[in-house]
Amino acid sequence: MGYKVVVVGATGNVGREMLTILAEREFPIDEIAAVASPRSQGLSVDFGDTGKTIKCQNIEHFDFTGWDIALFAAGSGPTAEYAPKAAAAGCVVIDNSSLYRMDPDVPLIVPEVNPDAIDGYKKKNIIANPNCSTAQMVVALKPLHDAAKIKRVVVATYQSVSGAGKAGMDELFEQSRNIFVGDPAEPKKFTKQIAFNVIPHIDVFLDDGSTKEEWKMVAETKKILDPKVKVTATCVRVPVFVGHSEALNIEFENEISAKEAQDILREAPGVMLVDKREDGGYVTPVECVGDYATFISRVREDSTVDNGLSLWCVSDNLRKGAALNAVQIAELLGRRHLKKG
Ligand code: 11C
Repeated sequence: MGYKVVVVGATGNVGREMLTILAEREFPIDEIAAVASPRSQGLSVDFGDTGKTIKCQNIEHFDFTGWDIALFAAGSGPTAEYAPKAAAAGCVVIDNSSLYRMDPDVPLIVPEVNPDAIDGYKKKNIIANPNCSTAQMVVALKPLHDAAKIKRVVVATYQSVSGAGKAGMDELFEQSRNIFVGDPAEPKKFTKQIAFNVIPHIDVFLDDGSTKEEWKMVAETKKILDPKVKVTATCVRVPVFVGHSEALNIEFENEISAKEAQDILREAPGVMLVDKREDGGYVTPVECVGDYATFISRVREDSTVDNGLSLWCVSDNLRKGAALNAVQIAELLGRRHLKKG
């Protein structure tokens, strides 16, 4: 016996990936629905590589009564309108938008890091999925925090255009082609040319000069990992289609060597250590696409601070950063609270 599962925002980058991962991991499903905005009504989406296609239903007319779990990848606007309706109908919402992440009555979950926090989901029947850049970072930090207590993290991100949706991917493709043939490379989705360039700006600016993407990495890490951990971030968009990279500098309370950190990370859940200290002995974004792991490379001591380490962390932002984490939350929910059969 399985679950009745709805994917909301099923035609977007993350929604499609949710369907793929549900199929790939053989999530126990009795019935699956794909739901999207009125303009996608009637479009068909693949249910992974099962050979089954699903016709999209219009969110405006969808009745969540009787459905067990809704994976929302619809953005904050539609989520604000429809997630409370789904939750009130008894369907547990796992939401990929930023809308509920900082709500004290909504758990923000990365299953490798804070699985126990899921027990608080009943207050609103909603569970939040973190921002992609936060998810991979906390997977890397958790085992090191347990071992030597992290005081402060300085992170610079190298985020792929798929984080900005299909429009971001199309813009990188079109600008690259236009530059090759001598046509103008006009920015539309991004604020400046992204092809053959990098842009130190993701999401809106805040009063203190940081961006909302940077603020999310700070605030979400505190909620998921430990409110005492200090984080400062610089988030940068780079001309990569899929896969976010992060350069982390970590200061610990207690001593920890690079060798100890490597040994811990080698065994850590969700982590794949690839750290050969030789040409090519590290992971780059193109190699992580389609994978589940958070890859860690370049672990080394930083002698400019007491108990400092630096490392490189790469993951598929549409998977661990979004769809995979949401499906892992659904699996955790099933194991702990919505047992079937
Ligand atoms: C990006 N991290 O790469 C963003 C996308 O809060 O879920 C995801 C935004 C979010 O642009």
